[in-house]
Amino acid sequence: MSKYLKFLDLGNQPLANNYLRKDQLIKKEKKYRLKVGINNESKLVSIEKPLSSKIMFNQNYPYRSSMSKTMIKSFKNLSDFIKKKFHPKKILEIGSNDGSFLKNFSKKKSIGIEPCSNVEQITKSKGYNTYSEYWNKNTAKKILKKNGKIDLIYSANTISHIQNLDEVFKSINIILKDNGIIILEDPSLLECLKRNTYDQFYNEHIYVFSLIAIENILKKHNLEVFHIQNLKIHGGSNRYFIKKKNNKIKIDLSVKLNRDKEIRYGLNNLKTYRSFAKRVQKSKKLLKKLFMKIKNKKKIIVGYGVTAKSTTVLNYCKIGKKYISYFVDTTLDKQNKYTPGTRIPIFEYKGLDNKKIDYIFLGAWNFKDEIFKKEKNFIKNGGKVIIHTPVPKII
Ligand code: DWN
Repeated sequence: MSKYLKFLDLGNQPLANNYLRKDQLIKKEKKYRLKVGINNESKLVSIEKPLSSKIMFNQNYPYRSSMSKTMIKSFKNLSDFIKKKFHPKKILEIGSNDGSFLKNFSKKKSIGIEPCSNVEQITKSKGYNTYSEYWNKNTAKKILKKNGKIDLIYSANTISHIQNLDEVFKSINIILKDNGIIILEDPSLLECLKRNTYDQFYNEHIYVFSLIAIENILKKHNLEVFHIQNLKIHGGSNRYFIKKKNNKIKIDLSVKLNRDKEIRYGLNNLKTYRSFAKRVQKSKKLLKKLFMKIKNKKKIIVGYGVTAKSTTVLNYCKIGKKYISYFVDTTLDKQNKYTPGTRIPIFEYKGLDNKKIDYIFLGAWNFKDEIFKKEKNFIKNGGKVIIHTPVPKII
């Protein structure tokens, strides 16, 4: 019988992306216990108690994938590859956000599904065919009726947000042509464990996938992975290329190599997860100590890029206004608000002034290279950077 085995407790956490307006500060925020575990049979790693999609993904969703050059470039490169390799006549994106990926394709060919209507409208306003719906069988049937079958389905950082994975793939099978391709992209569990990025777990990230778990889910739906790309995106992601089993495309060596790598690291063993949990507890202590040491010297620390991930770190490590004076972020919908749980003010990013800021804490550590390039003058002039992965340190 399959069992869910808990291995990590990240404490009480607010909604990860619920940036608060000033008038909301008088109210107590609802907190949810964030525990992480693994299914002993499917090896699927998930948070213990997923929340309903409607609470997290609605008309107030603040995240925009277009806020990083890294993402825009990655979407462009993938689009060029897709056009060259698969020549799709019709392409569907599940979780199209603000259209950063779809904009690389012709409007006639593209369909976007995005339940958060505020971001869906951005893509629609550019002339794209979008639906403000959750991905399920009803949505698949509705799109099939209006648009016919699809050649290629792409979904980045979305499937890990949907609780019912069986419904996800049943719905995909309704609409995908027999020779159609699915490309999924999500953070890699292996990289998460290696880099101690426990902040990949928050209420929106119901799952952090391994290839092992993905293959166990897919086989129930007559689907299989035929190629994998390991990406640097979001601190290490996997891009899975998937086909229907009766499609003759060859399964290449990348699949076996990735599977072997995961088995070698111990993703099949509970012991691996228990030692990860110990490293996470140690990381919490070290990060807090680092912040205390810097604050004792009366230095000013500013958060750089407020993320769903940083909600986990700040609430788990109990790092609030006492340590971080404010965050800066380029996302309009996060500015002039407060961080969930810790209530640190968030301001518009207007560059970093070495006279006013001694340290930045990288909430958006996943865009470290991009941020270091952008802030080279701040760093050249003595500005320091705090990062929590793979171990808390000052760069
Ligand atoms: O899976 C998810 C990922 C893809 O996006 C969602 N559940 C929610 C969201 O997660 P996140 O909030 O952890 O995402 P990011 O992409 O790490 O957020 C980066 C933040 O940093 C954005 O608010 C933009 C900001 N930023 C900035 O202010 N200056 C980013 C860069 C690169 C910058 O130079």
